Amino acid sequence: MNLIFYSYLILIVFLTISLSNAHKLHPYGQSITIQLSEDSDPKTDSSFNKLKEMFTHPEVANRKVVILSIIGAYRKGKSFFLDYCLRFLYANYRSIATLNQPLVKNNNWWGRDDEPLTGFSWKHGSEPDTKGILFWSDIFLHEQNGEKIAIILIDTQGLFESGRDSNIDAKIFGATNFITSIQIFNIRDVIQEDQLEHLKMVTDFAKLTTKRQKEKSLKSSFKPFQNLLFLFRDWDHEDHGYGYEGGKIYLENILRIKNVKNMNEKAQSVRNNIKDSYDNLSAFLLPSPGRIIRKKTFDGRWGPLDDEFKENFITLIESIFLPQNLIKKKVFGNEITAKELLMYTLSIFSAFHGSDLPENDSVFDSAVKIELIKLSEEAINEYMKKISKGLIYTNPNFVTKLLNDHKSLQMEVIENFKKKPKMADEDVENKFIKELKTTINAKFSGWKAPVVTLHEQLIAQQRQLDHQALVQRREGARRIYEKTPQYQSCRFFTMYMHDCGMTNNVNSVT
Ligand SMILES: Nc1nc2c(ncn2[C@@H]2O[C@H](COP(=O)(O)OP(=O)(O)OP(=O)(O)O)[C@@H](O)[C@H]2O)c(=O)[nH]1
Ligand SMILES: [Mg+2]
Repeated sequence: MNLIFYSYLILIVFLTISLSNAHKLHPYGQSITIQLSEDSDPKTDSSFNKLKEMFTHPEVANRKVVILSIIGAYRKGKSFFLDYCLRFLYANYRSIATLNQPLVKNNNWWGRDDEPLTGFSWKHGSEPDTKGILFWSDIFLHEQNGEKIAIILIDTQGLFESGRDSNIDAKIFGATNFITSIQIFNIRDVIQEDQLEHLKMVTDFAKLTTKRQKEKSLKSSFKPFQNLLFLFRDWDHEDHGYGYEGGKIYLENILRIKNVKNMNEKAQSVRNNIKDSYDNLSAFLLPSPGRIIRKKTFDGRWGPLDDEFKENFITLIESIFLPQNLIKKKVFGNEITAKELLMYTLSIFSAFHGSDLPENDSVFDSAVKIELIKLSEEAINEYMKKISKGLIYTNPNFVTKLLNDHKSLQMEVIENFKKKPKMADEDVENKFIKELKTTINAKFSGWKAPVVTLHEQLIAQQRQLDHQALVQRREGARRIYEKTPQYQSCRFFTMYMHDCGMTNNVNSVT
């Protein structure tokens, strides 16, 4: 009896736990956590393998990428914000998980009034929730003007957790900043000076980039990062109105150096260089979601949130994700594909995964590597496109011509590669040129074999046809000849000789 009672009890507890967590499950995706700690190795860690699968999915690998992350102090509604971003994205774009479903665009993308909020884990209370850097496992797909784009979201562990090594904060800030096209700096109320100082590494990197651009006298200058959006939550000051307009004025105030003597060097350096670091700096002042947020039972649903919050929240999310507002990821001014972003991400995460912060030079090298990989790929594509053009397979000198074409084309694409403006040093570039030559040779060998076989088959067929034509021609000629008087008299003479026993072969005249 006791055993049955306890079994029931266990079952009820299990069901209660499952039901209380059920609202946390999202139908299409989950988060993939990456830890930037020394114990996790980007080469072997299973989370990195999942990232590789995501980025190299055949639908995604060659798409340009819009990639957004949100960073900022813990317990300030970062994951909550991203979960509403997910609602917008699922209502407006197809994703890998929903690829085969019809997309029924819904103008009320924020969902039903009573729909619990799911996606990245979020919770009430004062204890930190998100740990590490979290990628949403599902990737959104969009096509505009014939260009295919992938959209990726990243959530992050809260910064400024007391008692934690501040290096971890700097790593999360730095690593996500390098790999994203939109970085949201989530701040509750007004900004504190130490929060702003997190941008130091970013602005130093920008300085290094500008220095290299000058050294290399590059004609086209670009900023190393795309968009930084300061998102002020629970804005409650009447001096600036909500939204981007109020944000612009407030941001200008923050970034102004009012009193040089009272400001430390770090703070001044950030302010002086931040504008050269990003293509676009903006700020958004968002009101509080209302008192409902304090209730322990609140499940994130849309209905009970304050109207003023809802209105601004909609403007904010649409300003980021509507098709015309999407910002694609660039490295040194070049848009990169998901496949290239994966290599870049792995290389940046490797740089940030040691116990100390990486030197800007080493991060710079990662970016240079991606720039060269990208240009090499372009060169290889150009080569492959041109080498197979205008081939005449029946040309008897086909193989010699092919070899000559290969050599001159290889030289041409390498010359084009050299001419392209780039941030790489000469030695690094030369190393890549050497690798490029080897890759093109390997591509040529792989491609040549079936092409030469085809050429040989065609030549053999041609020979056979020629031979048949020759036999037919001879046969025709013979038939015509047999009808001539000379042939008839000659044949008559031969038969006569044969009858006299002077030859055995009557047909020898033919
Ligand atoms: N005051 C306020 N609370 C919010 C806002 N948005 C969400 N919250 C609440 O803040 C609490 C924490 O939300 P999360 O999204 O888990 O916060 P987080 O920044 O991701 O927290 P960590 O993962 O711990 O860094 C929840 O109770 C949310 O309901 C907001 O704009 N203002
Ligand atoms: Mg969180």
